[in-house]
Amino acid sequence: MRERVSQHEIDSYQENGFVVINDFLDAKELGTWRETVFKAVEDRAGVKMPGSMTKTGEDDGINADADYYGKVFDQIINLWQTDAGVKDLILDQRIGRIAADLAEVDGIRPWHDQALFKRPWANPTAWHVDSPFWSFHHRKALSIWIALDDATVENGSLFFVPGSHKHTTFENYGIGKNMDAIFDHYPNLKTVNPVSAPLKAGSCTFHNGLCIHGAGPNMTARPRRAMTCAFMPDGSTFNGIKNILTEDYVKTLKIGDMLNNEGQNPLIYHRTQE
Ligand SMILES: O=C(O)CCC(=O)C(=O)O
Ligand SMILES: [Fe+2]
Repeated sequence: MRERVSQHEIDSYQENGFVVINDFLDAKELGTWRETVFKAVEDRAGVKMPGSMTKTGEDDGINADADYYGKVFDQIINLWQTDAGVKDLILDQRIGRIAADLAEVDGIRPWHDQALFKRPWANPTAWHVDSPFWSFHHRKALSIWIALDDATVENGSLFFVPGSHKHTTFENYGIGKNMDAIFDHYPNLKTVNPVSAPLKAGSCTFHNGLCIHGAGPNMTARPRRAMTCAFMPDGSTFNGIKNILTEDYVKTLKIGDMLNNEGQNPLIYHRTQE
């Protein structure tokens, strides 16, 4: 596994809002990630997240239009909380360090992991930003997206609008059926040419939660499977949005409270640990 990012990669991430890291995992590690994540997803039997019985493809109160959205991808959240193997992979301090270095923050906590599997013939992922969905507002939050299959332009690899993270806000414009809906709110970004990011299995991207991104449909008869994790800078505070938090946990929170519950968002890396 790549354990460090170069200054060039950090600068590129800061400028564009995303960065591609080729061969992030070596062949043996990729084998482990595939085996572990595929089994953990199977064991969930479609249940989207711990603490809820909603299944993938059903309305979860977060994304509108469950029938369409359920065919964008199977979205299985916080596998690290239900599977010891995934926990070891996702809470890896080395990934936390890379996330912290790219984001230029001192400490990192996972917000949530998610397996994102586009089935054969899946719908495209409309252009969107991630951060407005989350229970904290932080302009430096980011996600890793690791390809478990080769992600190609044919089967729904990602595209990014470079530099868009400098202009977008925490207003939630959702993720619906219309690919271009978000650009109604950001007319100045309509003319920026997106960057295509096909990835070999084992390669990854990191993207800022405010960088506009999307993916095409899966035009193939095989799945496009990815494992992802959103990361929250240490010190982030509750903004009143429930997102994936349980009702019981939300009841204990006031706006402005630190999101530092170790069972929900463990600190996986901090500079002072070195
Ligand atoms: O996998 C996809 O199609 C979209 C991924 C995405 O939106 C994300 O990782 O934030
Ligand atoms: Fe996203």
